[in-house]
Order: sequence, then C-alpha cells, then structure tokens
Amino acid sequence: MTPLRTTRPRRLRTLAASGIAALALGVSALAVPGALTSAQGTVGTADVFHPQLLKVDTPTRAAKTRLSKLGLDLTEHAGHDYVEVVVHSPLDLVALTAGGFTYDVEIEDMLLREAQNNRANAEYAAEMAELGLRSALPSGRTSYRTLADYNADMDELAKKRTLVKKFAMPRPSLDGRTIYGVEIGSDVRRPSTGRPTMVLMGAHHAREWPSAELAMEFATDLVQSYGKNRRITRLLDRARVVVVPVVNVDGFELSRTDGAAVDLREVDNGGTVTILGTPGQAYKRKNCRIVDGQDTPDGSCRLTLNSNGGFGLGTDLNRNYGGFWGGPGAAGTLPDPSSDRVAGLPDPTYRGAAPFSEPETQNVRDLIAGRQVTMMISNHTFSNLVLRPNGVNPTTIAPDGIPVGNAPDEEGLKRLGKRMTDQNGYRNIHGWELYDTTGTTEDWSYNATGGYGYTFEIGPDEFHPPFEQVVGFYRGTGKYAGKGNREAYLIALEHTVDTRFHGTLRAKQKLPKGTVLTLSKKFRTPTWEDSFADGVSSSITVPRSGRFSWVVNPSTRPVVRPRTFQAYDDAPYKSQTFVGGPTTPVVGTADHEFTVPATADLLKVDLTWATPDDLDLEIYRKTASGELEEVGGSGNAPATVESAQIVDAAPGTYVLRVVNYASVTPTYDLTAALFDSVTKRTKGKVERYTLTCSRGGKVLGRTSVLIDRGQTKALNLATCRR
Ligand code: 0X9
Ligand code: ZN
Repeated sequence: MTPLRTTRPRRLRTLAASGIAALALGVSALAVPGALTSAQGTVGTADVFHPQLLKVDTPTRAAKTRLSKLGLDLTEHAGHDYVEVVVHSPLDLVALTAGGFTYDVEIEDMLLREAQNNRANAEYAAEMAELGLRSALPSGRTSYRTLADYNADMDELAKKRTLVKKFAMPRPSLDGRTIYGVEIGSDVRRPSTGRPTMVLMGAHHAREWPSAELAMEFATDLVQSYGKNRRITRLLDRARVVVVPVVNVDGFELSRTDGAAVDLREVDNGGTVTILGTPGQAYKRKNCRIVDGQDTPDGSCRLTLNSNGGFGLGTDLNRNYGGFWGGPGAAGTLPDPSSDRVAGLPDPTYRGAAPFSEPETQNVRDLIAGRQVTMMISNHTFSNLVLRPNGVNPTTIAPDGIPVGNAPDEEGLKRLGKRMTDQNGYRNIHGWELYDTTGTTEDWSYNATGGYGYTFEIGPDEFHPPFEQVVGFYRGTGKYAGKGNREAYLIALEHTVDTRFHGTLRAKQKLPKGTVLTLSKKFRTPTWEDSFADGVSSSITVPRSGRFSWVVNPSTRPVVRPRTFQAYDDAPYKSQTFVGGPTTPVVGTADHEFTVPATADLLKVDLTWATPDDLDLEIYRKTASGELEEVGGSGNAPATVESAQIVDAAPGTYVLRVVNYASVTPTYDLTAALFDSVTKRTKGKVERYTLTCSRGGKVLGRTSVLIDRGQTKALNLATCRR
C-alpha cells in the first residue's frame, strides 16, 4: 500500500517562520564579522554557534513530512526512521525541540571537523609528497582543487588539441566569474556530424567538493586513456563528453576558501582565539543571488555575511530548473502561502524567482538543449545513491488533478541505474524515495529531452570528507575496488552511444559536404502550476562523405507521454466521522478505530478543526498479531488541516491517531471514507522534431521527424541536395 500525498496550498507558520528567518540571518551575520574582528585578535569563536550534523528520529512518515516543513537544512542522508540535518543556529535546535523531535549528534562541531579534515588533508598530502607518491587518481592529486586549479587543469587538458576543447559557458556567474567546461571527443575540433553527448557536472551545491573532483578526474582519465585504452578510445570515437566540474563557481569558491581557512589551532586549543576559525561559508549550498531579479555586484558575494550553511541568501540551483518547478520539496519566496516551506530566501531549497532564473541553470539548459545529450549525470554529495527521475512520489496529485506517476522510461532508467550501482555499491533508487524534490536538473533534462538523467550522491557521510576518500570514491574500495564511480561513468558513456536507447537519423541521399542540418522542437515545459516556452535545437554538418548518422533523443518528450492513473469516485461508498477532543497538549494522542471491510481502492482520512491548533494525523493498520503498522499520515504546519490517502487499502482495522502538538483544548472532526475507482490513461501526445537543412545560411528544406528509442530512420532529404 502506498500512502498518497497531496500538495494542497499550505498556510505559513507565520510567527515561527519570521522568527527563524530573522535569527538565522542574525546568527550568521554575527558569525562572519566574528572572523573579521578575530583577525584583529578581539573575538574568539567560542561564542559563535558552530554547525552540527544531527540524525533526527522520524519514526513515522508524518514525522518526516513534519520535519521537512521546519525549513531546516536537510541532507539527502535519510533512512526509513531518520533524516540527517545540518543545524546552523541555536534557533534550528529550538525548532527541532519545539517540534517534539529527538536526535543523535553525528558531527558535534562541523567546524572542528573541518579543521580535522584540513589536518588530515595536509598530513596525507605531505606524506605522499615525502614518499614521492601520486594518488591513484588519474591526476595523481593528493588534495582538493581550488577553483583556480580546476581552470588551470582544464587549460592543461585542452593542450591535447585534437581531443579536448575548453569552453566558457555563455553567462558569467552572478558574482562575475566565468564558468568553464571541457568537451572531449576525437572529432572535437570539427563541426558535429551526429555523435551523441554525455554531460557530467559537479558542484551545483557549493559545499559538495568531491562532486567536482570526480567530474574532473573522469575528464582527465578519458584524455589520458585515449589511444591507450581500447574501450575508452572507441567511446571517444563515437561520443562527445562534456564535463563542467563546477557549475556553481561562486558558491564553490567561497566554500572552498573558507573551508581551507579553518585554523588547525582550533583543534589543539579547543576554541581559544584563532585568526581564521569561523564557520564562514565552508558549508554554503546555494548560489550568490542576493536580490531576486537583480544582478549581484561582482565580487560582493563574500560580503553578504549571511550565506553560511544551506541557509542565507542564494538560490538552490537544484530547485531552479524548469521541470515541475515550484512543486513540492522546494521553497518559495516569503510571503508565499502556497510554499511547502516556512522560509523564503534563507531556505536551503529556495527555488528562485522563476524557473531558470539563475545564470548557472540557464547555462546548463542551453548546453543540454543545444545538443543531443543522451546521458546526463549531475554529481552531488553525499549518501551513496544513484537517483533517477522523477523527484516526486508518483502518487502525488499534480495540479492537473492526475497523479504524477513514474517516468515512462522507468524500466530502462532503473536497469541502467542498477548496472551503475553494481560498480559503486550505491543504492539505486528514485529521487523521491527519500524526500520530494522539484526543479532538479534531471526533472527538467529528462522530461524535456528524453535523455536519461541521474543524480549521483557520492560518499557515505560528509559533504567534503578527507581527500583520501575521494580516491576511493573514484577507483572503488573493498568489494568495489577497481570499479567505483569510474566504472559507473564508463557504463553511462556506453549508454550514451547505445542506439538501442536512442534514435538514429540518416538520409536516403548523399548530401553535399557542409550542409547544415538542424533538429529543433518548441514546446512548453510544465512547471508545477504553469508552464513556460521551452525548446531544443541541435545541428550537425554533413561531412565530406555526404553521409551522416545522427544519434538523437526520441521526438516525443517523456512528460507528454500517456500516463496511467486511478480516477476515484466523487462520493464514498462508506464514510464515518469522529468528533474528538479535547486531548492532552504536547504530543498527546487520541486513537479512533475504523474498519475497512474489503480491499478499498482508496481510504481517505481528513482531519479538520476550527481553532488555530496544531494537530497531525497518523494512520496505522492492525496486523494479524495485533501490532500497529504505519500505513500513512499527514503532518502539516500548525493551523493547516490534515489529509491522508491510502490507495489499495487492505481490509482490516485501522487506527486513526490524532497527535496534538501544542493546543490546550483542541476539538476536531475526523472523517474516514472509502472510494471506488476506475483505471484511466491520459491520451498523451506525439511530438515531432522539425528538421531544417541549409547551406551557406540559406534554408533549403524543412521536414518533420518522428523518432523513438531504438528506431533508425532514413529520411528523404532530396530538397537538401539542391
Ligand atoms: O536535495 C538535493 O538537491 C539533492 N541532495 S543534496 O544533499 N546533494 O542536496 C538531491 C536531489 C534529488 N533528490 C530527491 N529527489 N530526493
Ligand atoms: Zn547537492
């Protein structure tokens, strides 16, 4: 049975929200000047709250939902009964305690941990240098790169002119930096003749340093191996690989420099006055957006004083993509009554003012829309996961009233995910299996282009662990030694060129050399509540042979393919209302029993109340042995009614538990109802590309192209011969 989640507009936790926002800003505003004054030797770090990593108990689904609404900095590290959370201020701790949450402290002082990691990094690098050893990474590096290192290393790779091209992305970052990438392939200096592209990216999130390292190491590996390793040589003869190691250059630069600046004396002296010991921006997550719609004055991001941790100003680039933008698991701007989250800009998952409002995501959109990207991997840290679309639970009702459903390529995405996780030992799961997200990179890239897209969450337990671990992340350790993410990426590259998963376009005729073929499509990408004008357009140039073989994504987008779903009757065939209260305040509960006589297509439970109370709902089913098994629940912000839906509810006795968080004397109505349904299928749409041919800028012909995965089409392009 799957509990069904609804995403109705929710009211804000007004008081707490403004309080948390104000204090989060206040504390971080304190923290950075702390660094400035301590440089003058006056202020130590002991009076500044240091970020901590907590493992928060979430024994029920309702608890998890409730936690996700506190606006805290959740990590991707979560299990069925816990979620790891970074706390950045005393108010975060207050919010947790007030919410009735219990937790274990995983990293007591992330700043101290930063300092310890710095020491470990320094020792490792020194030891390796002393022994005259390189690491087992392709680059041989023994320490994390800085942004300058990335740019220099890309320059170095691009010296292999026949194989590598360094390029600048079209838009600079908000703080005025140029964002670079490398393109690798044996035909890289010639116009494209139809090879597919794999895109590998790192550091959408500033603090996730290994995500950038692994992208850069794979690029280095490919370049070193070309001509030496048969498998890689063949792949680079058939594909292009575009690597953008650091997408969020501004955020990364701040995180990396502040992270390195944590003074080692911190460890020895236990918080005595240090020059550099400040949380600073070592755990920054987002980009450098300060005011929506306004460019950030170049070089000023560091001075914004309040971007530590996931919080502070900035847009979460991994919520700013257009796919399902504005839906669950992404914070909106204050005051935004439809937001899931309590805070706006300071929220770790702030989605930005509009889909693709940020230059960094616009760059990636143009990169992916401008070529046939049949494979996309966006690296993140941490949790040892390979995540596939979609980002929201398939039972979630989309604004069109129909459940979101699984990706139409679920089977293929899952199988490839398994092949990759067989190499790195990670879990192969959907993005939503830990928590809902919308506006992530693959939510857009997959749904707009059909190219498979994954998020890799690299490493077991830290955003940027001691560097030595990065070597293992790439090469694999233990059971996975010699495999690791290197092998996972190579499998992804093999998928990039595997025409069983892509279309292949050819022409019936030989075409004159230099004929330019453009494959384009205009469409509207659905956001959560609206849509925006979107499209793809890629070109190739016919080579001297007059023949081409163009590997392309299917012409119909996943997001418009038919969806199968259950349509439920408006009226229930059984319904029962319990009038309840008052219950004991502060996590007091009241249980009500409801019988489901035979499997019900839908069990819907609604909890409403008149006074501004904070009640949550948990739903259990009694097992044969009389134990309570949680089957659903709803944990909204205070004063918001609760509603839970359980599809295919098994027969038996259900316990509907009303949880009272704060009220003195709440009264409520609790209604349980059973509904029948019929299976329906949306019609879906069939989409075609427009293929245009031109020579010397003159358009010669235009035709529409329908193509699906695994198909090869020989097009009649007679008009292009003129
Ligand atoms: O939240 C994110 O953006 C990613 N996790 S991270 O800790 N690196 O920030 C995960 C994105 C996809 N995940 C889900 N759909 N749950
Ligand atoms: Zn991330």
